[in-house]
Amino acid sequence: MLEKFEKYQLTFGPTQIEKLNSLSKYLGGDVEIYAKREDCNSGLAFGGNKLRKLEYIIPDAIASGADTLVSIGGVQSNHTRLVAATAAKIGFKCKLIQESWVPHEDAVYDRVGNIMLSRIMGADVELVDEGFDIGIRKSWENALKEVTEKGGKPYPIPAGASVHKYGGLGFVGFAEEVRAQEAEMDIKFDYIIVCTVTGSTHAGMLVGFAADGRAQNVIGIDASGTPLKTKAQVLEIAQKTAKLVELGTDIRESDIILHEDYAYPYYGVPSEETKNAIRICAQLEGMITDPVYEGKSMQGMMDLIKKDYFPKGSKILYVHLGGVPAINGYGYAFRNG
Ligand code: 5PA
Repeated sequence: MLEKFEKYQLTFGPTQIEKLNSLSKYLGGDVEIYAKREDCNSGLAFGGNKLRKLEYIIPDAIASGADTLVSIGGVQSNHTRLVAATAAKIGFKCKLIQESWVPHEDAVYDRVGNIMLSRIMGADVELVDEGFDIGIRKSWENALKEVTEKGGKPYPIPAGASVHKYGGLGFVGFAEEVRAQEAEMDIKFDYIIVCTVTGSTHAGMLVGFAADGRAQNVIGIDASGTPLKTKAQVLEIAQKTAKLVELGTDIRESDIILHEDYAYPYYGVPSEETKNAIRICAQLEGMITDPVYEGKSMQGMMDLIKKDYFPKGSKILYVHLGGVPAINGYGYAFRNG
């Protein structure tokens, strides 16, 4: 579905799918859990889900004649880290707005992990004291103006690269890649688990898996804590992306499965249950998930399995979207492991 779109390679290529035997057994052995390792998808600054999206956005940035990528996220945003890495790689400057989206207190929160990496990669990082919102922000618009005023040519990349016109394409490609791997492995996944916040990861998957009737097999776990906004954004991006790739069928609201029960207490703040899910997965599989995104989708998947949400014998693909560097900002929460 993506042949007509230009792609700038930022990832290693298809990501590994590995079976999580110990975790499957721990959760009762009635379902088989596999992980698709988007967290190991690139040599660019620890990789993660944003790179698939950026692969379809960067050709437009280069063609526009811009010289500065301008983006936004929370203080420990993975997205902004990967925009900084991409800018470094393609020889652009980078301006990042990091808002106070997370009411989390840790002495080194704004000095370690993602934000430290962005600074090391040469991004101009600006901290702005505004709360969480996945929409278009004044601070980001101001940053675009500021770059222009200083004689630069900005290229705007919204939060999570989501509401960008090409933001959904990367995860359409993800679904096509899974289909090819299923054919090679002689297996078919019944469910795909994805953590959802700004929406284009989930939206792209919906479009990609709609092509073989599996849109509703994509199980979103909300980590935003503002699921109504997130769901509306997923729908909008999925519908626009479906048109763009000429899917031929429409994506409806009923196609979006989004579980809202795991984002508590707040975006970016892990509950005791999230922390336990992170520990269990780490101790059984050596697979590290983060307290903001993947720990919550891991918690959600484990809980749904325990509640027999998935029929016996189901093959579940947990999509690990990255995000581990942020765990360094949660040193106190994990001080005893
Ligand atoms: C993020 C997002 P979407 O935003 O596409 O819904 O993806 C959710 C998600 N997992 C899942 C990880 C590791 C993520 O980083 N991160 C944002 C960021 O600023 O890093 C966009 C919010």
